[in-house]
Amino acid sequence: MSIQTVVTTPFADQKPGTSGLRKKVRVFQQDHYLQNFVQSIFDTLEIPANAVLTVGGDGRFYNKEAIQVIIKMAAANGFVKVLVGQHGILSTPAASNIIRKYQTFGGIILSASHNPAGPDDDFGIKYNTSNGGPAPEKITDAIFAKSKTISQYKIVDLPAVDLSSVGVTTLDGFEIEVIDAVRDYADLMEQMFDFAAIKRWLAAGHRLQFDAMHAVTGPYAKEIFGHRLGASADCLMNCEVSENFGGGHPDPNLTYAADLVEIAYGAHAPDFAAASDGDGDRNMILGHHFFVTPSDSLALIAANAKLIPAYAKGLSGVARSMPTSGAVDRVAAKLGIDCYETPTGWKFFGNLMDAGRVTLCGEESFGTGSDHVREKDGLWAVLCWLNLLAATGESVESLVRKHWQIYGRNVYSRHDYEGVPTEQANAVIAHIKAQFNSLPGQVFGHYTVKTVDDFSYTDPVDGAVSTGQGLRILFACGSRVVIRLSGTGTEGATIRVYLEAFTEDAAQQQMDAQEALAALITVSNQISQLPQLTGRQQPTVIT
Ligand code: VG1
Ligand code: CO
Repeated sequence: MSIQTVVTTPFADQKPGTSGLRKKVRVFQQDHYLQNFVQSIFDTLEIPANAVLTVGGDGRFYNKEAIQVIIKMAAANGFVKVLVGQHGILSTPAASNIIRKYQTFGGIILSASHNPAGPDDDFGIKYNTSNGGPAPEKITDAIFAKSKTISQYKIVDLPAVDLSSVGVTTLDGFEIEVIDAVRDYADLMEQMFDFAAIKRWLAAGHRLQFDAMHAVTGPYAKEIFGHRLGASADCLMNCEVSENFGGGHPDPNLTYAADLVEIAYGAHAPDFAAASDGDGDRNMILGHHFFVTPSDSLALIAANAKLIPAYAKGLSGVARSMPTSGAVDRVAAKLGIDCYETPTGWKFFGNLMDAGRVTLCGEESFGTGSDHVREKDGLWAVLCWLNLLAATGESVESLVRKHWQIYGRNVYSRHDYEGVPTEQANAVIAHIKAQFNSLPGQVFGHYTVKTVDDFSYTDPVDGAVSTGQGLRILFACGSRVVIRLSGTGTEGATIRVYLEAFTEDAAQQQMDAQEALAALITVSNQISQLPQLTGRQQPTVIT
């Protein structure tokens, strides 16, 4: 194999966001754009002898082309082998599992998660380290720094690799192994959960409906729910991966998973319904005419974890991202285990899991997971719920209502304002920051501001400090408003407003979250002046 050195010039915009570099496909299609970023990753790493790289993606448009480039660059940069998912497919949690199970020198995951796919839509790329988790900020910052000074990249001249069938190809000592994308992951799930109990639950006539949203979890769902658990084919919808995700927006929430929501709230609603996102790391959980917030889902899984074989011995600790509700904190307090509050993004959980400090982690953005891999895991969360339903014989709704009775309810909602011009979004943030000194002590209706800050986090394992992670307005009554800008979008800015109130009052626990939070929403707008500064009266998406 002859290694070519190609002269290139830097792009200024290759800064990884919350979860890797995400841009429009057309940006990635510019000459050298993908190559520059991949070389910047390789230049940041100290690639050891005999290093193997895992490569896979969510199957979106440009996945296959990008994989061919990455294979050729891995060969030129000292890797001896790549493990690639068949058809270029690996869900994000499955990729994390492959890295860990086969101890590869990390992996490159191609995904823009829940963002729409297709020639005019989004693509993404990120590097995960040998523990299977997204590279920490120290590494992503270094990759960005390299990308700003890059002058050449290395690539070999190889014919395109056939990714359609499982097997090994060896070229001049470099090995390309195409692996079954599903089997290792399905095996892991089967070890962790009580499949026999879930099978009995299904055989007893309980019904499940799963929506893969035309994205990567389709083949996994068919194998796990269909083949291994015996669910009938009509329980599984949109399970063929298409390059543009069926033209949809594979974000499993009440807005974008509308087809599933209609079924879950319809006349023939199943006992349990769930969806996952583009790359398979998110989950939405629904019961019969009932929605479980991701923050509550995390708390409830933590509270009942001992009913799941993998966690029969209990949890070492739990962690949640800062904007996620404090529901899990109450469970941790009762269990007498530690609860960590981290910035948004799964990369901050890795150290805590590696150090054995936490078993479960979660984010309000439909992300839940555990230390079985180092990514959030959509199908794992679905299986947690199925296992709990099978073990308790309860319905989703009764499990949640009983949970609220015991722990109280953290009433919670996130309001997203998408596609806001960047200057306007920055003006909202600046307007709040300008009030940092004057807000504490101010009274807005029933709410008295206690403290205001811009969240910063010191990693308890390696001491790394991350600042500027979101504005927090904390009220004396325990309610709070958090405002931050998204780090995963590819167009304009998205303002996220996270609203939370706590209630032990049984009557209030039954209320609709938007109603219960109405007064807090008014106060939030008063402080942020968001409607005035952006011209937006209503959020784009409410979750
Ligand atoms: C969003 C979510 C965050 C999540 C991230 C990646 O980030 O809020 O909780 O970790 O997406 O999820 P941001 O910066 O847009 O708020 V995924 O499923 O897009 O990899
Ligand atoms: Co995702």
